[in-house]
Amino acid sequence: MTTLRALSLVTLLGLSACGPEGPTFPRANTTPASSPIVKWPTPTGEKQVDATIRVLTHFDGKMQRFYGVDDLGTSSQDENQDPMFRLSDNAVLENVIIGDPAADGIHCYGSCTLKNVWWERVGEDAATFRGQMPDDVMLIDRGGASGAKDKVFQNNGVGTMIVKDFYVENFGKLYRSCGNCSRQSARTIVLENVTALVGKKSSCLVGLNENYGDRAIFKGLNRVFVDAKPSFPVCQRFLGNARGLEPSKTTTGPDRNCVYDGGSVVVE
Ligand code: DGU
Ligand code: CA
Ligand code: CA
Repeated sequence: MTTLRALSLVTLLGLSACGPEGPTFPRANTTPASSPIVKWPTPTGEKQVDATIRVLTHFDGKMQRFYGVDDLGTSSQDENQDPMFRLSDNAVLENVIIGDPAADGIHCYGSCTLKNVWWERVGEDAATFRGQMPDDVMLIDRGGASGAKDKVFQNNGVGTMIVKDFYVENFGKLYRSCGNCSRQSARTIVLENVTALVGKKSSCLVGLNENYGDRAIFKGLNRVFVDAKPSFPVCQRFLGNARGLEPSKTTTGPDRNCVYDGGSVVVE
């Protein structure tokens, strides 16, 4: 075969003849199905992520799909994976579609904002928050997540998380205040206008440590569709610990640290 023919074959097959960019052919569409309760965004393009993208102040993904390759090319449930994006204190990440594989999603250190971020298939978890000060605020404003085998949002730090105008389906827990981190504190989660489509494997909307004074606050209208699992709890309480042990479950339902009624959470 002549070099020219070999080269054109390589191009035809969509292989990169040289250079580290990898394949240029489109991947299979991994966008979950839209429905009357969610319209998933169509990616405007795709980007491979082979090393954590550091966001010091602001990153606009322009609705491109970012998916992991090399060390980040994993959708395993191993703990201690690296994230696709790492946000510094006060950073903003917006208009991002996280594709599959998604590794450990997004890590935020301090206050941060995730605006219009969509996870097509959550990796180990979608985002982990490590607020540093009690008045740190981690805001998730719009967006959605699908395919979380376990947690979507994991709060391993201190401060308040706000999840607003967010959609979640096919998940384990939407939010969990770390049950066994070495540094425990009273964490607050605010859910506002969240829509959750509960799956058979969903275990609760929010998981709180009752012994550290965690709180869940419900604002606006949160809708929880429980057809697949009518016994699904909105709040699940645990006895957390700071020794890395598996926390034990206690009670479910509303109480003084998880205040909701039929006006703020509609279970349908
Ligand atoms: O100390 O053992 O699963 O961030 C941390 C905990 C554990 C976390 C968590 C996460 O809860 O590793 O993914
Ligand atoms: Ca985890
Ligand atoms: Ca994780």
